[in-house]
Parts: sequence; structure tokens; C-alpha cells
Amino acid sequence: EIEKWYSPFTANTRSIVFGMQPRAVQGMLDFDYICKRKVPSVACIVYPFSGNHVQKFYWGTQETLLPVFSSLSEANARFPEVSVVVNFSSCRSVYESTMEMMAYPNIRTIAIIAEGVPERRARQIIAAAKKTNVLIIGPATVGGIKPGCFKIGNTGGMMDNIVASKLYHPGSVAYVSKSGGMSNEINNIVSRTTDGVYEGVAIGGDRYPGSTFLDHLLRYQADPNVKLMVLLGEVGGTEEYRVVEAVKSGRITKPIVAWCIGTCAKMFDTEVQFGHAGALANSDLETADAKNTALRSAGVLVPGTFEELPALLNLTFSNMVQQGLIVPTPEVEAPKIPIDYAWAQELGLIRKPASFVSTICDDRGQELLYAGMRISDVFKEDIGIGGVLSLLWFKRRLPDYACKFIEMILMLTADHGPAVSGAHNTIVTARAGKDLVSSLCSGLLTIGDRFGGALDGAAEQFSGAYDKGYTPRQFVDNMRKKNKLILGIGHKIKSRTNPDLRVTIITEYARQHFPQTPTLDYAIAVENITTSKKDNLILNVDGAIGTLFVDLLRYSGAFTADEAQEYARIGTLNGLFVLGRSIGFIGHYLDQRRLKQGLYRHPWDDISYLNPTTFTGMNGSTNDRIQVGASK
Ligand code: Q5B
Repeated sequence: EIEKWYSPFTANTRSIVFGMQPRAVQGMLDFDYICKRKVPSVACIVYPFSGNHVQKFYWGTQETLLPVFSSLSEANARFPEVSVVVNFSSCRSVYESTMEMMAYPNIRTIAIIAEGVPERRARQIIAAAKKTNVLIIGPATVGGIKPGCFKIGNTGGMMDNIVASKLYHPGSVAYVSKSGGMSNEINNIVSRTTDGVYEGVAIGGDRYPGSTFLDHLLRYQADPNVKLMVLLGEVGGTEEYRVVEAVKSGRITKPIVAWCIGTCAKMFDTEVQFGHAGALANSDLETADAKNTALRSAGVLVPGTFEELPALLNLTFSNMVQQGLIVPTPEVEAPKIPIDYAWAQELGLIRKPASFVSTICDDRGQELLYAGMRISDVFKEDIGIGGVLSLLWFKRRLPDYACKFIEMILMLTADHGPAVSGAHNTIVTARAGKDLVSSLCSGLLTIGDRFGGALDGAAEQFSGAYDKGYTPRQFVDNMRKKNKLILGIGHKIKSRTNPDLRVTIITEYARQHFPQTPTLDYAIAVENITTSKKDNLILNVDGAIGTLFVDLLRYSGAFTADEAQEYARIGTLNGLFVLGRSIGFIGHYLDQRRLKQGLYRHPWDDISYLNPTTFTGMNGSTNDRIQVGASK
């Protein structure tokens, strides 16, 4: 099937979509698919604001790639078979782009979608199109549709609408209207009263359409597949009179069922501007009533009211079938429409188990929510970092004293000098030229039972012993028997005589603000025993925070007993140290970078080299000597 002057759209017609309009492109491809086209009607997209690339679309249920070019010349060179451009340029740039399109002889039809194109520009485009013999559809239109062949952009609406109007297979009726809304109405009427739409075009609602009612009716007159025509005009303009003349002069002989909408305009005292720019009667001649009368008197089939149009169309069609003028095209089975997953979900047609469940935060709406609290309220209510943490970690607002306590923890765990394991690692990593995240992670990876990660263990050990009713002495003895260290006890440099002020600060605060501190009190009783053995076996910062957090979880009233246990079990408390100390580690990383410190190498004199050649076994036996060169 080849394109002819009267038939610009065939099942082989290919197009360029000018402008990034993925929805419209997908709509065109879906239409192609349900019409069983062999090749997609969209060859490529031209989008001047991005480099050449490809975009993913669906062809039926499969994914496919469409090329995107940044210039029309490249697109045209790559796809010289293209004869249609669907031009989505804005009203400001449509003149330039359309003029450029008309310079390519293979481009025979241009649909201009933009509304608000200056009338002067529209008339210049029309004049140029006449010279180059290019068919312009629009401006201010959705375009048109030819079942089985081609759909311009968004014409016909959603796919279910297209299927409901049976636009997936051609009938014998061709229509011309002004707009997408009017076309949808006609698609529906034609599908219910005849064998269906053969082709339909909306010429657009502007005063100066690129092609007119008559242009399209003359095409339909010449097309042997069109048996019956429908014209849906409207108040304003005189285009319908040109149709009247064509019918009178015999240029159009095929039956036309017509109606001009806007007959209600006479009910108003003044002239009414309807939706379209051209829909205003500037004289009696331009009223819908006058045009309906003129069409009727020329022999066009005009119903008494718009409501009577379907019956008249059905009667005309049936008569033509009876007379053998129309052999109705056979009904085909309605195609299955692939439906977009997101849309199906919105319609409630499908459900799918989610791969992830998240219960703390929601970024999908207009405003970010932390555990249901709007981010604007987070600031309005000035809940601070303690409040944010309580929302994101515990999914609830905690009392002010608890939020302050959390903030104190973060502040006093933020750093403890460059000598501690984590800071040391961070520094060494930074000096090896690694980035911030690597250096930070290297520091964080040292956090564990011995360094900074004893909070959860301390909470568990102290609260467990307390709950079992062990006296502090029994607890210490039990742990010694088991050869286990008490987590939260002991420090490398802090001791009774060199107390850790961080512990003093936090315990004093808790005693003042917490309802109860029995777990802390128990830990201090344990400390009294351990320090009597060795001065540095104090309740350390991990132990103090760990036990106090148990008291917070258990006695603040904000958590159930089960929750309190669960939070200690899943590592929440160590999270506090990790979070706080990240501040310090990042500081150390930045410090090293600022100081431009070079690669670190540990000095030899600080390593005790005990190599096999010089190493003597524990029992001093020569058998334990490893002989250098023994294998020779
Ligand atoms: N002994 C912290 O050890 C340290 C004992 C114990 C019973 C204990 C050690 C320990 C538990 C884990 C813990 C958090 C390794 C510490 C932190 C953050 C930091 C760090 C900073 C910051 C210190 C000597 C004698 C031995 C041991 C006995 C020791 N601990 N007995 N329970 N817990 N604690 N970690 O001084 O008879 O002589 O054989 O593992 O809570 O990480 O600033 O540096 O902010 O960055 O090396 O504050 O206590 O002592 O291991 O040589 O032991 O005491 O059995 O007895 P030391 P060791 P014995 S806070």
C-alpha cells in the first residue's frame, strides 16, 4: 500500500515525532500494535536539547528502543522513508521547525499540535505548505486517526477508549471535525451506528487551520474506500460554506452527514466565544444555525439536533448497505491492549507483592514524611536531630528529655582523639589517598565489642543480670567463671583517678530527667567491685550509654517491654556510637586532607620483628627452629 495525495496515511507510513513526548509516542506504538502494523509508525524522535541517544518504549508487551536525534537533518538522513512529522514544538518555535520540515521533499504531512500559534505565523506556514504541496493538519489539534494505519500523537485518547470506538480496524466512514473532543464524540457515534471509522481528522480550532474541512472531504471523495462522510463543524468561520459550494458544484458527490455545533449561541444576548479561538460568530453567516441551514439546503444530511445525528447516520449507512453501496467491513475480535503496569495499579486491576517494605519514611507525596511527620513540621516544631532520630529509628516522637539525651550521646561520642582505633584507621586510610567514604568506613569497621561497639552487649549483660536477680558480686563472679569480659567495663586511659567526664555528664543528666535509672545503678554497683580490683575497670562510656538507654526504653513509657528488648537486641545502641563517631571520623579525614598528609608508613622501631629464623619455640627446643633453606 502506497501513500497517495488523498491517502497520506497507510499501514506503512512512518513518521518523526518532533519533541520529547514519550506518552504520545507510546500511544502511537500501542495503536500500531493493536492494528497489527508490521513496523512501528514512529521511526524516531527529534529532540534538539539532548545529544543523540535511544529511548525505551513498548512494542506490545516487549521493550524496544527508538533513536532520538538532536537534529531533523540527521533523523531524515537515517530514515528517508519518513513522510509524516508530528510536530510538538511550542507555539514560539513551531514556525521555524515547520519551515525546516517543509524543506525535505520526503515529508508530505505535518501535524502541528501547538496551541496559540500567532495567526501571522500560521498564515505564513499555510502559504509555504501550498507552495511545497505539504498537507498541514493543525495548529491547535490532536491530529487525526486512520484505523489500521496511523494515529497522530494523542488522538483518540487512552487505549481503552480507542478499543471501545473500534478504531483498531477500518470501516467505511470518514469524518472531519475541529478538535480532539469532537473527534472522540464522532468516533464513538460512528462505531455504534456504522461499520466504523475509516479515517478522521481534527483540523484544529484556530481561525487559520493548515488544512480545511473541504481539503479533507475532497480527499475522502477521492478515496474509493470512503463511502460515507461526516462533517462536525462549529459556530464561527465560513469554512462550511466552501463545503456547501463543493456539494452544489458536484465536486463532492458522496453522502455527508453534517452538524455545526454551537446552535445554543442564540440563547445568549451577546456573541459567545466558545472554546476554540475560531469559535465565535462575527456575523449571522457564521452562526451554527445559518451554516446548518446552508448545508441542509445543499443536500447535505443535517439532523434537526445534534442528538438526532447518530440515528441519521445509522439510517444513511443502513440504506447504503441495503442499496449495495457499502459492503460493511467484517467485525474483528477486539485486540488485547497491553496496559501499563502503573496505570493498571492505579485502576486497582493488579496487585504484586512488594520486594521491599519500608515503615519509617515516605518520599512519594508532595512532602517528605518522617514516620508520618511532614518535613515542614519537623522544622516548624524544631524537633532537632534527637527528634528526627526518634522518628526514623523508633517511628515515634519521644519526650523532649529523651531527644535531648540522644543529642547528648551524639555530641559526647562525636570524637575521642586521633589515637583511638577508628580515628587511627580513618587517618591511615585518608593518608593512603582514599576518599571520604572509604576512610570513614575504614574507621567504622573497627567499631565492635572492644572499641565503641559494646553498648548493646553492655545493655544486654547488665539488664540480663539485673532481671535474673543476680547481685553485682554474683554477676562479676559469674562472668569471671565464664572467662568473659563485662562489656561496658574498663578503659584504656580512663580510671577512678582519671574519670571519664563524658560518663559523669550523661549519668548526671539521666538522674535528673529520667523517671528511673535502675540499670545504671546496677552497673555502678558492678563498677564498684571491678574498680576495687583494678583502677581502670570503670563503667565506660559504652556501658553508661548502654545501661541508660535500657532505662529509657523501659521506663520512659514510650516503649513496650517487648520493644525495649527488641531494640537492644537488634543493634540500636551501637548505632548511636556509630552515628556520633562518624562526625569525628569525617573530621579526621578532612583534617588529614587539609594538612596534605602523605602516605603513612609505620616506623620499624615500633614493630617487634620476631621472624622464624630468630624465633625459639615456647619450650626452647631446637625442633621449633625453622631452618632457613631447609627445603634445598
Ligand atoms: N579486664 C576497654 O582494656 C578494654 C575487663 C576486665 C572484666 C572487663 C577492656 C575491655 C570491655 C569492652 C568495652 C568499650 C579493651 C571501651 C571505648 C570508646 C572510647 C575508647 C577510648 C572512645 C580496656 C587488664 C585486666 C585483665 C582483664 C581485666 C579488662 N576489662 N575484667 N571485665 N571488661 N572492656 N569496650 O585496659 O586479671 O590482669 O588478666 O575489653 O567495654 O571503646 O577512648 O580509647 O570514646 O573512643 O587493655 O572511650 O576493658 O585491659 O584487656 O589488658 O585487661 O583487666 O581480664 O585482668 P585494657 P586488659 P587480668 S570504651
